[in-house]
Amino acid sequence: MRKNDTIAALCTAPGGALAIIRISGPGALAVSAGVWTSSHPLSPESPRRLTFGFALNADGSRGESCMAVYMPGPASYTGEDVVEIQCHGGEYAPKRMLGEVLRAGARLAEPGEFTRRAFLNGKMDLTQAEAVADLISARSESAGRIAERQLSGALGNKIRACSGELYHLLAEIESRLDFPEENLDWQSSEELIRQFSGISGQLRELLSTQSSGAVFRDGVKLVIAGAPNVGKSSLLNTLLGYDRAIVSAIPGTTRDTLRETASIRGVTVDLIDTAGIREHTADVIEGMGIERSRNTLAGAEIVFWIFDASAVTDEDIRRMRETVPENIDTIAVWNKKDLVADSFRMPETGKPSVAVSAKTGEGIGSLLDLFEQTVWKNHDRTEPECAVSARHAKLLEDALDALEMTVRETEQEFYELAAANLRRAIESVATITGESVSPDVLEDIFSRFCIGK
Ligand SMILES: Nc1nc2c(ncn2[C@@H]2O[C@H](COP(=O)(O)OP(=O)(O)O)[C@@H](O)[C@H]2O)c(=O)[nH]1
Ligand SMILES: [Mg+2]
Repeated sequence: MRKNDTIAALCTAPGGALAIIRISGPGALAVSAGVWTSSHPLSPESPRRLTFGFALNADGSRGESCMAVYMPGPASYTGEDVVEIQCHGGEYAPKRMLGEVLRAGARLAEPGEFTRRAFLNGKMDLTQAEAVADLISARSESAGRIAERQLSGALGNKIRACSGELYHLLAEIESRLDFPEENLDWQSSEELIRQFSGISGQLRELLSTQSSGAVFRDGVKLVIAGAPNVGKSSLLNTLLGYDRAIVSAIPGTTRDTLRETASIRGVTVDLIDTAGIREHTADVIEGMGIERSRNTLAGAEIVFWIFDASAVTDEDIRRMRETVPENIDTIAVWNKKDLVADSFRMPETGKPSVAVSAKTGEGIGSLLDLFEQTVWKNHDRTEPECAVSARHAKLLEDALDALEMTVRETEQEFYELAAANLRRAIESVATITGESVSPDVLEDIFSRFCIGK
């Protein structure tokens, strides 16, 4: 990736009424002059002013009317000179305009390249850059709020506060190495250890936000599975509140996995309906569907295993045990409650159980209660101020390990070793904010962005 060339991309999703094409880099103004004209040309004298003008056709004639704005660096999103052109949306106009921009000398931006430049130019730290992607992919209000707080620097500030304290302690320890003879006003090793523990506590607290953060940010993956014809698709429809899946009395109706997103009791849920699992089928396509069901189950966080209460067999219960991995939270749902007598007792499955009727809606409230308890049984229910990602969590764990060793070595007054481990802890913490980060890590983070961000 060349660092200083001029890049451009369509920043809006295709299909809208308007489209924005962003151009960033030293040649932004020159490129825009090749594709857009106005009686008030963009210039350093009139920065940040949205200006009316026209697209320029390749032959120099005027095309559609459109607006443009020039934001000279460093006061721009990327920190570089930026021009944004607003043109008509849909498919054709933005594509044509972007084509002209690239012909005029810009290079098509890679995914996340604008934000990557913003990070490299010191406009934001790495946690903020990641929050940009989180905000775009946020599907719930809490996911959005967490991303917004991270974007405004909440997580980065906490991390920097910790690393500031760690640097301070490193200076303390290093002074013992540099001036071993002089007893400069040193803090006692007990005092140092007390401070290390305080910082470890803060890092641990941040680490603890990962699991609930994942629920708030990403939601949960809920798979509906069971034998054919027990009412899986009917339950999907009931949960969604509309007829998404085809329901029929013919076993094997659902052949492929169906995915929908829903908000259930405030939790974003990826709801997945699967093909009914049975041992033998002569139908090749149904067989492929069953295979797909099994794979889908392996990635589930919660499973609703559906039984037909009106036709219970031990075989079905055995199949649930054999099919769903033990570590996945499973709820046994006895469907078609409307077909059985009030005296119906749910057979013992070793799983939390509930009887429902997808047809009448009876028992669905209890099912959702059980779902809610299951989601939150291992997580703190209150929305955390900051929620660390898997990347942050790994680095926090590394830092905590290194700090634990630092404490042990400080106790034994092995200051040389203590300093080395403390530097390791600082390095891990600094990688979270991107103060110290390798190009590979950046590549990995920004390649997950969309083009145009
Ligand atoms: N009486 C009754 N019938 C149901 C209920 N849920 C589903 N069914 C019927 O059971 C059959 C199979 O339903 P479907 O949702 O396609 O089952 P799937 O194969 O597990 O997806 C259809 O005829 C549904 O109308 C229920 O709660 N009560
Ligand atoms: Mg079905």
